[in-house]
Amino acid sequence: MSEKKPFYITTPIYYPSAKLHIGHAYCTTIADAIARFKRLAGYDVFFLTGSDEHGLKIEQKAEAEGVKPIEYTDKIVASFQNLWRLLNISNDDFIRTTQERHIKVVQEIFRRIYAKGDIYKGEYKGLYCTPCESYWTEHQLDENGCCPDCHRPVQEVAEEAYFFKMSKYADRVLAYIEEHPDFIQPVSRRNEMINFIKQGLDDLCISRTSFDWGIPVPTDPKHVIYVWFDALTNYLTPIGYLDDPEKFQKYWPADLHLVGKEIVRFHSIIWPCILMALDLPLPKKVYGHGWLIVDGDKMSKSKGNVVDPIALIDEFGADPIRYFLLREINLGQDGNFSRDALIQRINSDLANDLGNLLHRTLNMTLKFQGGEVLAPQGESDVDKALKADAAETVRYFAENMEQMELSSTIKKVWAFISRTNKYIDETQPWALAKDPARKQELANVMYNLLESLRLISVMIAPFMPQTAERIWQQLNLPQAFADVQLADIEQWGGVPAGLHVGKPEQLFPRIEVK
Ligand code: ME8
Repeated sequence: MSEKKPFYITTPIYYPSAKLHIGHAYCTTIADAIARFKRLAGYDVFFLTGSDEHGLKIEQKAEAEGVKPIEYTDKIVASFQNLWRLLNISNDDFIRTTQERHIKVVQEIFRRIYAKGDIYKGEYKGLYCTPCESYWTEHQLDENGCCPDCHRPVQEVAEEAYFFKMSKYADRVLAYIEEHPDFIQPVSRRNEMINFIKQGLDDLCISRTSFDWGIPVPTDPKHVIYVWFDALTNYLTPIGYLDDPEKFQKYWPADLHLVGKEIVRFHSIIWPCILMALDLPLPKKVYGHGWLIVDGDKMSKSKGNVVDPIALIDEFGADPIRYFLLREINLGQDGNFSRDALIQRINSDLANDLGNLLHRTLNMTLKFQGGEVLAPQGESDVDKALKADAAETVRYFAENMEQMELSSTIKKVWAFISRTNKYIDETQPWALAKDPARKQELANVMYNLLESLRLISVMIAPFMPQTAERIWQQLNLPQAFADVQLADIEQWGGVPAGLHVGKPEQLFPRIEVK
């Protein structure tokens, strides 16, 4: 049995109502960077993403295309999986709500909560927004009487339905949120949720009879289970809720549900009520990230401002896009995507700062020392300062990544990259190489540069996994990159003397701006 500490992280499961855009890729990239960091830090990570395939909207789309809903979702879900592969997303499982393993869990949970008396049959009268698959009360509608989220018209519906007694759990959920300041983050979202619950929670309608594309209520199959009850349950399915108690014990409660800000409410109120009804502990954290905005507007098909991540990856590669998304946007806030800003970052941070550092260092090692790493001896004040900076950067990386401070960590690592470039200018290895009496000094400088690049390679791995590995390979380090742990960079001196470095290969070509 592994002794590693478990870490269970999830993204939302995405609707296959259309192809994914760069905003979805943002959400999954954040989760991937955190998962990769946690693996580096020695955790036993389980990273889940997937697809949320039921509901009226999907049924209608499939009908419009003249195919069965499952044929429709199979095709789109394959495009999700392709995107995650191209973006190097390191998920450990991919859950589809149409899979048998998930259907079993949802139906069993329905049975258990029903048996307990927390699900009852009643009549639903309400206002329904089909695109958002959300029910609203009159006072929640916007000023035009439309859906407060998407501002499209809502429909009045009345039908027999099953209800989940959320009202019963409202006080307990509120107390939990108040007693656990870290449960909902950032704090602005937490305050919103507290205010929301204080207005009182209605029981939740969890079934529909007006469409078929859903998981049938086990004892009353003319009803299908309403999407959020189905969707949220996905988090329990792959970690063995029904079939692997040991695995379930290990990974539940989840350490982090990473979600967009508009679905924090479902994850921090409805989901806790369901878990309480099942006598399960609540997730440790629900983090609501901001939206990726294009020219000041949320991306949407109807606005025609959707940025296709596959086309971007084709043009620029996955790592620059990951870098841009994680660096430019502070996690809890909205951030702007712009192609010009992306190109600017590629040219300055990636091609210039990082690419040049690697290229210059390897070239000089080849030219001045035949590519061989010579053992360092003694140190100058400039060397000391560089090493102190390296140690401080590694410490910052370890601490701030734990706190999900992705953007500030990247900035800190880039400050170290600039600092290392400056060290080349300060020490002038080309001048040292001309003076045979300063051979050791030169050896020290080359050593410090190569060792700095070793640390940099590991610290950029959560953000730019391919680039990190390419640097590692060009350095020709003997340790397998996949085995590298945070502990390996907490000590200076991991580059072994006697090593022969590889030939420099360009990491990022500069993009010519027309
Ligand atoms: O909400 N910027 O699915 P979804 C950042 N199926 N994030 C964005 C974004 C943008 N422009 N646009 C969308 C659902 N997202 C449900 C989830 S979970 C049990 C069920 C994010 O495909 C959005 O904030 O509509 C959300 O977190 C995620 O994409 C999925 O959106």
